[in-house]
Amino acid sequence: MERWRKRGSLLAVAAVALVAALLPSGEAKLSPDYYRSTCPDVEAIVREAVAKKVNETFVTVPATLRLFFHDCFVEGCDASVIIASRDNDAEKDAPGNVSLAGDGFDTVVRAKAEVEKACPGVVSCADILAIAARDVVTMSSGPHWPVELGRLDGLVSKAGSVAGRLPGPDMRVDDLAALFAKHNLTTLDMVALSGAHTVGFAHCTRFTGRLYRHGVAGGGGGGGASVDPSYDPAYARQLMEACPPDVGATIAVDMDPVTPTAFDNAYYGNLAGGMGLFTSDQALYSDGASRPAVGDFAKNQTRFFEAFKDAMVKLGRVGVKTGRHGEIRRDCTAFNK
Ligand code: HEM
Ligand SMILES: *[C@@H]1O[C@H](CO)[C@@H](O)[C@H](O)[C@H]1NC(C)=O
Ligand SMILES: *[C@@H]1O[C@H](CO)[C@@H](O)[C@H](O)[C@H]1NC(C)=O
Ligand SMILES: *[C@@H]1O[C@H](CO)[C@@H](O)[C@H](O)[C@H]1NC(C)=O
Ligand SMILES: CC(=O)N[C@H]1CO[C@H](CO)[C@@H](O)[C@@H]1O
Repeated sequence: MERWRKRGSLLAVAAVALVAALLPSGEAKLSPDYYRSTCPDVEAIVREAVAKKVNETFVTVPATLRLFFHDCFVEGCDASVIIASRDNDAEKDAPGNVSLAGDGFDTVVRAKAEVEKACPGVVSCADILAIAARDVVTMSSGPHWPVELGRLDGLVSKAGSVAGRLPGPDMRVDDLAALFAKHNLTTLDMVALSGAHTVGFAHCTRFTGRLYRHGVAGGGGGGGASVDPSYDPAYARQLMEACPPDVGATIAVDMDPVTPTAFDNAYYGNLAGGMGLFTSDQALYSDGASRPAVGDFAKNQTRFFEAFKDAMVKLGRVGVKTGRHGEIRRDCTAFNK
């Protein structure tokens, strides 16, 4: 009898291992209850670490949210973006990622340290980042949703993987939609996720082309340059004041000038008023493919929150690693060996 039970459970383990091995990465079975028996307090532990960090600096909110997005779009949601570089060749060193604020990385590292005290070697950095990204949204008066868990940490982090995977601030709706579609995210998901620009900062150099070099071939400046006419004139003046033509690389402005620290739907109202900071923001309003969703979200914050939650859950499923494709990192900034 004893023997049979043992055999049975061994068989069960073997069956689980077989199923895990057969599942290609990207079709992992995620669940909000994943750590129920192995680390039941993980969410409370992460929440407390994140709350402490947010209390120290608000940048924690946008930095953590953006870090999750960039992680998921390059190699999947596997914390590959957190790997520290040895020779400036890790994912975080790629041009699209260099302005990721350090407070996002720090949030994950600190939360991981607390989680390790309670349940060593059990919870992935990728899952901690997914929980933290939800928590920062909730803590800045945004929505709350159950975060699916069970990701492994990736075994690859290369700067070379980033090119072409992240959207750029000068992109139009067609190209943005195509990029998101590669990850099974719809145009509606893309419009909802762009609402993350309701918090956080952007460096002047990301949009000064719209202020000083609009319509100039090659963006070279000089005669004939003008302000992008899709900017509201008063907003453009405000941006020019904050970001003069010779502005240094470190100056940044609020992405949502109306309610910069609240996760709300003001971003969409801004777009209707010509206050989209990047071309990629303003295009959501000017393109007929995305404009109805912008109008809907601007009118009804509940609708925005519902769509944002759905899209974040879908984003969190991108490229998830299982089995031999991943590990539970001990140190989020380094592979185990
Ligand atoms: C739709 C295409 C998108 C484009 C073209 C885009 C581009 C950018 C750029 C250029 C910045 C400024 C970075 C800097 O100057 O430091 C930025 C900031 C930010 N992005 Fe996006 N982004 C997009 C979508 C998203 C998504 C899907 C999310 C998250 C769900 C997100 C979250 C953020 C946040 C929170 C910031 C502020 C970062 C901070 O304050 O540190 N973005 N984005
Ligand atoms: C937030 O920071 C203040 C000091 O800046 C401190 O007194 C307070 O206890 C902190 N709260 C939390 C929840 O960490
Ligand atoms: C893509 O999304 C659809 C609808 O949300 C879902 O049914 C399908 O399984 C997803 N495919 C992948 C590869 O994730
Ligand atoms: C906003 O949208 C929600 C969800 O679709 C709906 O229940 C609610 O009635 C809407 N509110 C308004 C003012 O239209
Ligand atoms: C998201 C982002 O800013 N991407 C940039 C990454 O770097 C390349 C080349 O430097 C730019 O063209 C992208 O816009």
